[in-house]
Amino acid sequence: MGKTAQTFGKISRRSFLGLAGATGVGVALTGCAPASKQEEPAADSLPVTGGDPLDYDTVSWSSCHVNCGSRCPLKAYVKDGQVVRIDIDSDGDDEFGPGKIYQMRSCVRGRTNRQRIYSPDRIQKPLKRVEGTKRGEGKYEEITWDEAIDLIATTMKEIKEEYGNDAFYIQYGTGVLGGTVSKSWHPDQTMFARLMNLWGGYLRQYADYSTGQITWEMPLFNGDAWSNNEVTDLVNSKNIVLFGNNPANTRMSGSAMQYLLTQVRLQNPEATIVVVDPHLSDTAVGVANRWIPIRPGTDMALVAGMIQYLFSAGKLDEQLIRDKFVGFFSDSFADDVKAAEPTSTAFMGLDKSGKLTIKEDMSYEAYLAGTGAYKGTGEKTPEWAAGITGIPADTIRELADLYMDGPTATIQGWGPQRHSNGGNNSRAIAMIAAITGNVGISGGGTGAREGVGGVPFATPTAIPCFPEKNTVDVCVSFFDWYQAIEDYTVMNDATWGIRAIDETGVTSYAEEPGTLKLKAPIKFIWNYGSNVMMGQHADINDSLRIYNLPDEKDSGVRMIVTVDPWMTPTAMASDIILPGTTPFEEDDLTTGGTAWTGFICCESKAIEPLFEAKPVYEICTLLADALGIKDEFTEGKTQLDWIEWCYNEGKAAGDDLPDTFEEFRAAGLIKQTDDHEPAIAAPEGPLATPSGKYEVFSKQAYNLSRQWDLTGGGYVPDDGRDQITGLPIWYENFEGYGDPLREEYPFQLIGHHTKTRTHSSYGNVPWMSSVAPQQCWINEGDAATLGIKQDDTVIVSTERGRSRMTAKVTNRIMPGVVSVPQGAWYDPVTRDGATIGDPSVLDLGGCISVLTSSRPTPISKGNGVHSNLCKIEKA
Ligand SMILES: Nc1nc2c(c(=O)[nH]1)N[C@H]1C(S)=C(S)[C@@H](COP(=O)(O)OP(=O)(O)OC[C@H]3O[C@@H](n4cnc5c(=O)[nH]c(N)nc54)[C@H](O)[C@@H]3O)O[C@H]1N2
Ligand SMILES: Nc1nc2c(c(=O)[nH]1)N[C@H]1C(S)=C(S)[C@@H](COP(=O)(O)OP(=O)(O)OC[C@H]3O[C@@H](n4cnc5c(=O)[nH]c(N)nc54)[C@H](O)[C@@H]3O)O[C@H]1N2
Ligand code: SF4
Ligand SMILES: [Mo]
Repeated sequence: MGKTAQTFGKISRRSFLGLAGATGVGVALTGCAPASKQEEPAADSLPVTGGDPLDYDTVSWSSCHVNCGSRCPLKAYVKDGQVVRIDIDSDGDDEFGPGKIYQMRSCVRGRTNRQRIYSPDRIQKPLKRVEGTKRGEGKYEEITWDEAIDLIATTMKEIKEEYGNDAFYIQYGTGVLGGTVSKSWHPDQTMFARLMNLWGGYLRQYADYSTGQITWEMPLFNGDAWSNNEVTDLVNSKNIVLFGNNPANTRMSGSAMQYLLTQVRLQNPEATIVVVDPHLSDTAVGVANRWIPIRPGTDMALVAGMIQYLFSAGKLDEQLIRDKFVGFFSDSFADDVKAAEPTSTAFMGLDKSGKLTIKEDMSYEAYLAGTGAYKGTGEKTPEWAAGITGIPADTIRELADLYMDGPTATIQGWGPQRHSNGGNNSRAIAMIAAITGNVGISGGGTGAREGVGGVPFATPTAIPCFPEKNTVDVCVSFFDWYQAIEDYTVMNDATWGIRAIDETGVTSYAEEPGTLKLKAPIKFIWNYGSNVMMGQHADINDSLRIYNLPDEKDSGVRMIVTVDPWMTPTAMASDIILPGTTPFEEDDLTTGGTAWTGFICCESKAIEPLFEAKPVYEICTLLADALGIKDEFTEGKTQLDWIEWCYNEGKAAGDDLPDTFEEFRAAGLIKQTDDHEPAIAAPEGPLATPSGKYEVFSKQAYNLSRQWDLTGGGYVPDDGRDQITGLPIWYENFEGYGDPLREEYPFQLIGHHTKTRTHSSYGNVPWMSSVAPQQCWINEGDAATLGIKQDDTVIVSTERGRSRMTAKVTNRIMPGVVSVPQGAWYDPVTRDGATIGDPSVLDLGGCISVLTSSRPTPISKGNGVHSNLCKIEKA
């Protein structure tokens, strides 16, 4: 393997005399207006031009740290202390394949960063919620840094005294995913985690908003949610089937999946690329031969129809299934189930009592035939599947045949699993890949998301956080923290999926149902790089109710602290707001995300922090000082010292970096590649399932279905719309196609990730909103029936709230389905304390989180937020 390392961007000040002119940067630093709603920035108050690009004093490497996964390097050109131009990496090849050093071109969002740095939404000073006002009203008074730190530290000490460390929670937040010292995700790798661990610990979370269901439920089938063939192997595929995967929106950088997929299209023009998605995504438009529109949350019915057709036509390899799968055939079902019994707390649904013996035939064969335990449910023919999925039966047969005429690569995005029954979707998609013999071969794949592979650097991307010092030994799902504000006493493993967590962060399941419990309510929440609480979680109106519960012994949060550069909706529900920095205002380090070429970017502060903003390391150092642990926290190091520490670790681990730290800093962007053959995800030895085989029937899931209380101890309605099933099958899930609520709320509402934003980040950049405004996608036929025309203003409502936006009338979405791009900022028509959080309060921001539900998914206790039933009216 020939490894190539390239160092780019030894940047020195260049001045082009004669071209230097006035920069014309009308920087508007109006800041946020405390005690009032944020005003829309006036277009003419923003810096509209980069000035003369050739007239600058300095240029520094930085990166876009937000969570699209790419972490693109960016160059900031500075004149007179102001960023006058953002540029991108343009060195390297524009060719696909091993051995190529790609350009790390940023997407259009990254290029708009001047409108983020100099946004009128910038928080200028520490703010404190005005006494007597509600969280969410958005009324704040300015305080000094000293006052803010003192207030936070005093409250933290009180809470620790009363409740112990279990009452502290670090909110999920990915706004600074790409940073190292400034990192916001994973929460356990952040500076606040380091501080808290040195102070006794905090309540940790498992899984994340991205992959809540697939993380735990695809492994029920094959023991692994992540591995797939390396993306460079797609040139060897005859067919590529993308289930709900839209890299044209979600992997947009010049080195990430969409670029790679486009190159695959060019290098493998014969391949048939199929996209299965409720909407004709930009990916489908860009690279696919065929779009198969599918009703949301029904992929498992499509898979059943395909397998029924292939099995009954004798097209499947029976011996393969007998050798490597359990739970498929009726005749071996009883033995299969014994082999699949979980025997340690590494697996779910441990049956120590041995009481959960199965007497019926619950095999997939019985399911397909509608016999045994599934008697009366009918045969799962392609015609049956057509009725659920909306896909014609012949198309289902064609897709099935395509799988047998491979190699066929299967890639699932994370849209299919973000449903109330999404875990079953993820299992079923993996199953069609495996059962058709496409796993472990070149050109095939496992059905997980694309395997990026590539040539990563070994340099650390997080600094030590002492998880071993954390004394809290249970953890909560990333999605269920809100319940620990309202009533933690009902939260155990069987009701809310509470798990044990060890000193290294490894989680395990309960020995006996109901024995793993939370020990305290959440009283303190730290939001850094997070817009979860009023944006990216769900059901904003009910969330506001929960945030405003009185601070009592067993419920009600005492203090919410938010660190953010901008006045986000979440900031406006906090008690203390601290002005944070953008990546251009601090030194840091980032390494490649979803790129195939490895890269490392040593970032140098381009400008001083604006206003009174501070980097999070400095903020945590002040807090550590107030808590009496400053020396342990800093180890005497500055932020730059920590970056040097990373560099030294990277060198020691064998990374080919410049000889000295100074040279490393001067180099800025460093890339590497090699010419290795594409890796094939080929499970060797037993799979990480109890039986070591593919578990079509999961005894783990079956046991949970008998052990767990899906009413969440009384907080989730007992309406049968949540189920845990041994097989990955379709059921009438909560706010899915089969939910009777569809009579009143006739549309299935999903919310795809959009090009305009990364979640809510970039949501306040006028340049971006003007490119792709926030619109509800609706099919032309549905719109005609409702009398809705292109760009009409509509109100979308669910049982939980109402949101206003304009309509995008298009046949790029299937009838009966609408999509509101997720991440738009919540903007209630009034923030009046008397009504804030009332479901009738109209949101003017087009924010889907006013409409989604916080009801946790049955096994993973995660976010089924693409499962919603809604109605639409012309405003
Ligand atoms: N521009 C941009 N890029 C991003 C992000 C962003 O917000 N903006 N977010 C980043 C992050 S953190 C993540 S986790 C990823 C998210 O990546 P994903 O989770 O994959 O993105 P989604 O848009 O939610 O879903 C992908 C597709 O699934 C489709 N879909 C929804 N339900 C179903 C279903 O039931 N079946 C099928 N077959 N398809 C379905 C949607 O229509 C959509 O086209 O993207 C990352 N990249
Ligand atoms: N309905 C629905 N909800 C979803 C999803 C969905 O598909 N549908 N997707 C989910 C997914 S996959 C994810 S990952 C989550 C993401 O949810 P979040 O992690 O909350 O992501 P963002 O909305 O980007 O919010 C990031 C925050 O970081 C701040 N920030 C950005 N840059 C910086 C910086 O440089 N410094 C500092 N200090 N702060 C910064 C932003 O202002 C913002 O407040 O959302 C989830 N929510
Ligand atoms: S949003 Fe993603 S693709 Fe765009 S510049 Fe930032 S990291 Fe790169
Ligand atoms: Mo995500």
